[in-house]
Amino acid sequence: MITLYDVRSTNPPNDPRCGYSPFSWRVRFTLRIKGLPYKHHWLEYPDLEGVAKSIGTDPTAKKPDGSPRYTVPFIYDSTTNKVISNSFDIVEYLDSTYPDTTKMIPEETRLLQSVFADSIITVQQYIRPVVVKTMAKRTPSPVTPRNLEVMKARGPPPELTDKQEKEAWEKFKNGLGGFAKLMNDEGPFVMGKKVSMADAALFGIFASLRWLWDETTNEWKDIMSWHGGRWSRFIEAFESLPEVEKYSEAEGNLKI
Ligand SMILES: N[C@@H](CCC(=O)N[C@@H](CS)C(=O)NCC(=O)O)C(=O)O
Repeated sequence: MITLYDVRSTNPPNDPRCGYSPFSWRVRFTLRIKGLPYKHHWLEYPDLEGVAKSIGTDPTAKKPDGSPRYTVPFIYDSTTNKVISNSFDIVEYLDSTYPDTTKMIPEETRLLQSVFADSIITVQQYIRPVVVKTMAKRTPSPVTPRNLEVMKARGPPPELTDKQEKEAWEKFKNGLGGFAKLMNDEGPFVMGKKVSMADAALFGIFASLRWLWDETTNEWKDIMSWHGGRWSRFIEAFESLPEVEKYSEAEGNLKI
């Protein structure tokens, strides 16, 4: 059984909108496309490093002071006794360990998948200040108190004028529009009928936005209407697949 370690929000662990990491969503997307059951293990930022180290996870980056930075997602696969971090590496691991499942990173597209996954994060950065501001203002907070402390320690949320906020939405929409123009028209996936890592990366962005602006909000309805409704069809294609998450458990020490 695969265990996926992820950062939780105040939504209950069994709520599909609990997690908001776009990177974890890449793995959740991939596991569902592959039909691989998994156990979801939720933690909070202050516990991330300790849990990661305790199971032998590799750091994925360095902190500004040069020390190792641990991030979600990471997985433990009890079948192989392997621990893997970094979303791209996890998806690649799943491709090679479970070769009878849908291949998300076909060898000949490896570089392109990686470049796409990075580029979509660049597009997400346009909307990020609005996300952070909205998240900080929302009551009750969608972020757990302990996660909120960590975020606060990293600096105050951005002050945005209405004009800046509107511009951020425009930039985000245009960024996505640039991708939509280049995507195969047959859809619903980036490569047309063939699903790949690029879709997992794209879905990660939408899923983390939907965590903040659920289906009832104007923001979400607006996004779903962009570019001829392409994103709505994309999400529908994924969500019509059977769910594979088997258990969803939180750390015992959650204080929410
Ligand atoms: N390159 C990593 C990036 C993962 C990442 O940045 N995760 C964030 C959550 S969205 C995280 O764990 N941050 C921990 C922290 O900032 O301390 C991947 O693709 O998995």
